[in-house]
Amino acid sequence: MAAARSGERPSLFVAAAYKAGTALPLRGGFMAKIVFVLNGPNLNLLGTREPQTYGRATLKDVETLTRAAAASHQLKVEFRQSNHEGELVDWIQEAAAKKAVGIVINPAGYTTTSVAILDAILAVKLPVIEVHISNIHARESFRHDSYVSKAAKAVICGFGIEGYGLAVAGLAALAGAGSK
Ligand code: CA2
Repeated sequence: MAAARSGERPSLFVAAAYKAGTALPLRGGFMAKIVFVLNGPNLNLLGTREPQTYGRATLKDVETLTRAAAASHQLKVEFRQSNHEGELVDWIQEAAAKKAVGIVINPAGYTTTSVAILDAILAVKLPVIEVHISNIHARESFRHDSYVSKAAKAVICGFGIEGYGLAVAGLAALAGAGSK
């Protein structure tokens, strides 16, 4: 985009994209792409219980890590957590409406139960990276069969909260975002 390269004001096209809610303006006329990072039930408790399984980092720490990973690829982040299945479905649809480059999702307890989340992911046709802090395959068998994995572009588990950063880097690579 010539205006972005030269540091001039954003073009009419870019202004229209901003108005449509598909991108965020940055200094010099660049428009940042957005990644939605969604967290399922009970992840608000991260860092307060079960440190042997999930570590001591809080969800705020996960957000900070995720934003740093995204910024290194000139990506913006919508970081959210909900204990409600329908709200997660609404956010998946919102990510598509806002033309996000992709979604990182830790569906937590909905991983192995939610056909609604699977259907939402299939409907939006955005690349989705499924993340689990723990290695779900080294745990109880009921954690193994993920509905979300059937529609996910990739699955990352067992890296602790670093998995979120890896997921963002993967989406950036898919989207052809630069790095710094
Ligand atoms: O390893 C993961 O990230 C999980 O998605 C976490 C889910 C679990 O149901 C999945 O099998 C694997 C549980 C999220 C609950 O998070 C808590 C964190 C700290 C304390 C209590 C719950």
